Amino acid sequence: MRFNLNEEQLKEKALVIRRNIITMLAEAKSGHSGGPLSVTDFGTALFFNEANIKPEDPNWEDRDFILFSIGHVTPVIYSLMAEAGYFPRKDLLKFRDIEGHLQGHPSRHETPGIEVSSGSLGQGLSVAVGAALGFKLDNEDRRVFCIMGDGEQQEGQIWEAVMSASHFKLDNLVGIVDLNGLQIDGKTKDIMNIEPLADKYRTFGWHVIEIDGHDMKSILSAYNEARTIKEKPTVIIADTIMGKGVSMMEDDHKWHGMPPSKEQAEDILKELGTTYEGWKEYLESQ
Ligand SMILES: Cc1ncc(C[n+]2csc(CCOP(=O)(O)OP(=O)(O)O)c2C)c(N)n1
Ligand SMILES: [Mg+2]
Repeated sequence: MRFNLNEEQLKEKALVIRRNIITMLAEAKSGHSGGPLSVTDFGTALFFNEANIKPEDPNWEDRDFILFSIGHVTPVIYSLMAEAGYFPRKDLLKFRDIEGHLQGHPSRHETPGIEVSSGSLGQGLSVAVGAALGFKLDNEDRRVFCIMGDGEQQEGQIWEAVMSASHFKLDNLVGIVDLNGLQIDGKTKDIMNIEPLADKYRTFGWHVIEIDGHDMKSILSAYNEARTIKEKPTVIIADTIMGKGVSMMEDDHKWHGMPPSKEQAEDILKELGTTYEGWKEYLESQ
């Protein structure tokens, strides 16, 4: 099933997701802020418009696969899952609680709806290729979406998977690269330049779509275009800003793996049009 939210509804949902991310991070007092906020807009469109999923039945046999190869972006993954109905919103307040089911990195053993445990960068696309190939061999009309980081593109294993995806003509596979220009220690271009990324994917036989990863119209048209491409995999290279939507965090790699303090979260939630206590109540009540 699809939620089929329209552009305006998706923008509203993305704001809700950003509020969830900030609140759960401040409550947990640990976790990643930057990447989750750069993924939020295309992630929201994926969950609420594009992917064929059934949150009340996470193992539904016709579902599309969504794999987050960047396992560290759990705040956005769990926020999307809670809003979609995989589990109650109040669970977000137990993020990173050792007794809870929402651990710092996603685990398929802990959280129904997580397809693949991840966190070790570079592996997700290989799993996605295997899943997409399996669906083809079984003549199943199911698609695979694999979300990767730009720093993650430095992993050699990615390129074996990129090569095999085009060899096997996996037009049911869509890769999405969160091109926020930053990784844990600084600028991707200084640490290990990955450019020209689009040319690399093209040369490896992929269909490439480059978009502004915060523009909902472009995001929706990229997903639409990907659906029409036959005989080859598609990668959407989403130009994003780490920490997008939160002025104190935007484009600063120090927020890669750091949560806001409670005081900072209070300011941020004001910037996002609500209050810390008010948003906690929203999460607690559902
Ligand atoms: C194999 C491996 N090496 C290192 C890490 C530690 N690590 C976690 S996230 C990250 C940065 C990845 O950069 P990027 O993919 O751009 O993600 P972003 O910082 O933009 O969220 C690193 C080095 C890891 N999780 N796995
Ligand atoms: Mg990055």
